[in-house]
Order: sequence, then C-alpha cells, then structure tokens
Amino acid sequence: MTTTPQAVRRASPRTRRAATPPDPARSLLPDADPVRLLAENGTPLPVRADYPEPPAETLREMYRRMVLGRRFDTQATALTKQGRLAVYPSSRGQEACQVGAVLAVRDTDWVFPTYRESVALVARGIDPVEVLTLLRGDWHCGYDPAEVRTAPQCTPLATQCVHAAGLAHGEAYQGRDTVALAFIGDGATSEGDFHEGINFAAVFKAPVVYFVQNNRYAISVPLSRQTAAPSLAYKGVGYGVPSEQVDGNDPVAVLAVLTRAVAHARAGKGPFLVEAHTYRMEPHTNADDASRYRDGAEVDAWRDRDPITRLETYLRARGVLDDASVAEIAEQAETYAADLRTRMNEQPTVDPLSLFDHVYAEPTPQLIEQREQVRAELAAARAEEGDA
Ligand SMILES: Cc1ncc(C[n+]2csc(CCOP(=O)(O)OP(=O)(O)O)c2C)c(N)n1
Ligand SMILES: [Mg+2]
Repeated sequence: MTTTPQAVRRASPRTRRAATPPDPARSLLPDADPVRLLAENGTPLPVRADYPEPPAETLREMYRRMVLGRRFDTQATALTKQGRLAVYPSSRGQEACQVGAVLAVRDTDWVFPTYRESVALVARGIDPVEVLTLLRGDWHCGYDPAEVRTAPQCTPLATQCVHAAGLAHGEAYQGRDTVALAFIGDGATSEGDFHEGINFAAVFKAPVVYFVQNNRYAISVPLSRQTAAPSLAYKGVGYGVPSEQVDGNDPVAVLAVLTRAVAHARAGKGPFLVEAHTYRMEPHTNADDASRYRDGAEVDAWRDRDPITRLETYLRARGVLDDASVAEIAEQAETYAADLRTRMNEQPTVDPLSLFDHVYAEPTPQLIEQREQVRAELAAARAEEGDA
C-alpha cells in the first residue's frame, strides 16, 4: 500500500495539534478557580495583568461604604425587633459584593437589585429611609427608580433578569452606552426568568452584567441541593456568555472583576456573568431560624473571612488607613445609624388609596374596581368608629 501525501499530513502530530479547534468553553470561562487578589489574612497575592488593582483612593472609599453599609444592616435588623420594619434580609458578610458592584458602575448605569441588596442601594447613595420603605410595608418603593437609575427591589425571584435585559437592549438600541447590572442569588439561577433573561441578552448582545452572589443558601436549601454544576458560572457558558468566578469576600478582587465585566458590556461585546463565592452570615431574614439547617462551625469559619477586616488589614499595611481614619469612619457610621433610627421612629402617614397609584400609567378596570372597594371599606370602618 502506498502512502498518499494527504495521509502523511493527517498522521503528522504537528498538523494534528494545529487542527485541534480552540475549546470555546475555555474562552468563556478561562479560569476554573475564583479570582483572588488578597489572601484571607489581607496580604496581597501576586499582581495579575488581567485584573489591575483599583486605585487606593477607590479602595478607601469602598472600605468606608462597607463600614457604613454594615452599620446600616445592623440598625435595620434592630428595627425589625422594635416592630419598625416588617422584615429585613441581611447582607452581613456580603458587603464586598454589594459595595463593589455599585462602585463598578456609573451613576448613569442601571442597577436591578433583589430584596437582599439594601446595602448596595445605600452604597449607591439612596436615602436609607427610602431604601427601607418597601420593607416597612408602606409603599411599593421608597425612591424614584428613574431618578436614581435603580429598579425597585425585587421579591419575585429572577424577574429583574429579564427587566435588565430589556432595559439594556433598549438603551443600546437608542445608541446610549448604558450598562445594566442585575444582582441575583444562587438559588434564583434555577428560575426560568434568569435563563430567559441571559439568553436574550446573549443573543442580542445586550450590555448586562449578571452578578450572581452565591451565598451558599436559598433560604434553607444548600447549594448542593440547588445545582449539580461545578460552578454557577457554567450557566453563563451554556448561553455563550463570558463568565468569571471571584472570591466574593475579597473586596479588591470583586471590584477588579466587576470593573472589567462592566467595561466588556459597555464596549458592546454583550453580557458578562460574574459568580461571587460568599456567605450569608445571618438567617435568610429576621423571620428565619438558620440553626435548623446549618451548623455554627460553618458560620464561624466564614466569620474568619470577613471582607471588611480583610480590606482594612490590607489598606492599613499600605498606609491608606490608620487608627485615626478608621475611627473617623466608625464615627460617621454611628451618626448615619442614629439618623436612620430617629427617622424610622417617626410614624409615616400613608393614604391607603395611594396603593393603587402608579401601578399602570392608565389604571385597568380591575384596579379601579379594587380601589373603589377599598375606599368603601375604609368609609364603612370610619362610620363604624363614629357610631361607637
Ligand atoms: C418566584 C419565587 N419563588 C419563590 C420565592 C420564595 N423565595 C424567596 S427568597 C428565596 C430564596 C432565594 O435564594 P437565593 O436566590 O440564593 O437568594 P438569597 O436569599 O440567598 O440572597 C425563595 C425561594 C420567591 N420570592 N419568588
Ligand atoms: Mg443564596
């Protein structure tokens, strides 16, 4: 049998290597491990060219907002115990994610938060009383979403993922370079809306950053019962979306990774998914008893990975923070909490009929009927009180 030149070429190991197509999954998720720039004890890890460290001044401001955010969070939890708040889902332990995300976007970008993102919203500069209005049960949303470019906090899981895709697509369609940043929890990535939103964004190259805070629980359901995927970042890969994992308790890495993800979306390259590995330190909300489904040793292990301590250690070592500046920031946080306490103790007067305002631009017949029903019930109750 004679050997043809083609057969020789096929057999050549050099040619075989050259013919191997690049693995597209690897280009979408280049690293199997989360990006980390600070070790758990706050010492810097080797510099990475792909993730340059944010400027020292930005990191100092990040630290300040994380401290204020934690103090806000503690105050909000206390307000539930005093009956001033109906419910509060704490973000304790997730401050690097919440503050890093809002620092990575511009004021003109849009943020789509879940119920868990109160700390992100106060870090974005929204009045803390307005942030808590929904959770106090007074109104649909305490702030004007259009003014602060922040959607109302979303309780139905993952619905914000489709809203973000739609807004980002619309903005790009009109020639603006707005980016939409959608927060989402680990559990909510099992919801259809997450998949529909990210698929739409990928196909239409909508500038959305999907930021998954994997805090290891969906109420009592641990991650191991939520997914068999090695990482939630693979959910981005499945839709052709570049993805990255990050240590969610490393503030420097979170900011660096999100900054790059936002730049990718703004450059017209389509969506990006970031999965942050973090931990929900508190129960799901004040109404939950986490000791029924997780043990204290696990929580203690994560307490040692506190993101605020980690950043403080690093910034002190770099000379960006010292005793005086740390004390000054702590004092600012106390003033902030005292003001929140005072204003939350004032009883708001809310007209129950205003519940029906702003639901639709034009109220539907059903809404008008319901409004009339409430009005009649209130009038009857007042008449009864008058008779008594
Ligand atoms: C569509 C929908 N299904 C179920 C719920 C009930 N629910 C509220 S929070 C939650 C867990 C969500 O977990 P995760 O997405 O991990 O976010 P986390 O609370 O940990 O921030 C569930 C199931 C809901 N709010 N909406
Ligand atoms: Mg979760």
